[in-house]
Amino acid sequence: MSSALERLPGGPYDVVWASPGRVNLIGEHTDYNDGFVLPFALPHRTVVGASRLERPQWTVTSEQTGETVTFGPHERVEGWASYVAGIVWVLREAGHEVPGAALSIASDVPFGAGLSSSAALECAVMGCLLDLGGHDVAMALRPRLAQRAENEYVGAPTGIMDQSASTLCRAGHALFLDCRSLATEQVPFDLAAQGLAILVVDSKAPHAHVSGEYAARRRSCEQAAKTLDVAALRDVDVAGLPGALARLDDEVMRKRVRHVVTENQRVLDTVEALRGGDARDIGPIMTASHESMRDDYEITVPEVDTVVRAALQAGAYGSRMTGGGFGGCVLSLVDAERCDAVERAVRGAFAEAGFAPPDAFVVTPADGTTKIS
Ligand code: GAF
Repeated sequence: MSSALERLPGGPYDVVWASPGRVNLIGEHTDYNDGFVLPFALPHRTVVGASRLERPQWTVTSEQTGETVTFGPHERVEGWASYVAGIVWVLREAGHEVPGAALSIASDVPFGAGLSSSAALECAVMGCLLDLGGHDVAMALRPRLAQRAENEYVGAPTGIMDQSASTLCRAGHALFLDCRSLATEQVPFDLAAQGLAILVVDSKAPHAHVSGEYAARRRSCEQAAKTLDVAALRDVDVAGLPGALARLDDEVMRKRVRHVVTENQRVLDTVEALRGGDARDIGPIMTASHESMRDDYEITVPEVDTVVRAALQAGAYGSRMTGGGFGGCVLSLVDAERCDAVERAVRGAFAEAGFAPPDAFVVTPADGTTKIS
């Protein structure tokens, strides 16, 4: 199949920018608790071409839906184009003059699969509009702007991981991000050199971000932090966990806190293990993360649990759901030569359970936001 860049409708454009989707190696639902995450960018990208208009209006055409949406500076936009309108809104809010533009979008990032297709769109659009306006905004400052667009314009209460991954990731590396200080470290993650691979399985189970369940998890964490008298759950570490749990009288809240606190530690342990050199060592940590999401955070569904079980039975070193949850994708760490066997095992388990066939692909860490032309 042709790439998103080749499928970009219309043109020529004044500028073209691309931003990738991501998988999160580990650190789920920790970002909005001021914690740690370790995502890497996918080779799958969203590509946006833009040409300046001499009037304050934005026209957006999607290659995927064939739709064109037009809006002015104060118009409210819903649906997929709200991610574009949100970026126009946030840049204006931040004091940047945003020129009117005709934008075209094409994407290779699977939609609604928990691979961050919305952040990819936001970050590519931001690249185009800042470039067209001649604004030199540092890459490190862009994720916060894109997150604000998603939180305040689109209305999805997400953390800052996806926009950071889409903007800041580097090929061959995972991005170790402290979501409180926004300090980053590029952690080398070259699996091919060790005969390993990451197999991503899209469970195809329905997945929605702007869902009550995501917001409910976030609220529960914020309430727990308040009860524990800390700024965020990041301020509780595993040594302090038993004491913190003893101060919470709600069993569900205790489970949520246990997930977040132990997950933060798992990110630190994963970075440590990767620095140690043998990536196989992160396998058990990945699987423990999945179990915590399943049992304590309660965000998995039978399809993703089936992928994890089948992958581990077929010899994966570790396996876990990635992203917001309630469907979406699972990543498994496998010997490169075992990818086909693991994929076959997952397909077999799906057929046996009566689930629709999943998608599967091998990924290597790619670059974040890039200017194409
Ligand atoms: C979604 C959100 F957008 C992220 O901010 C993060 O919370 C993730 O779910 C869970 O780790 O992708």
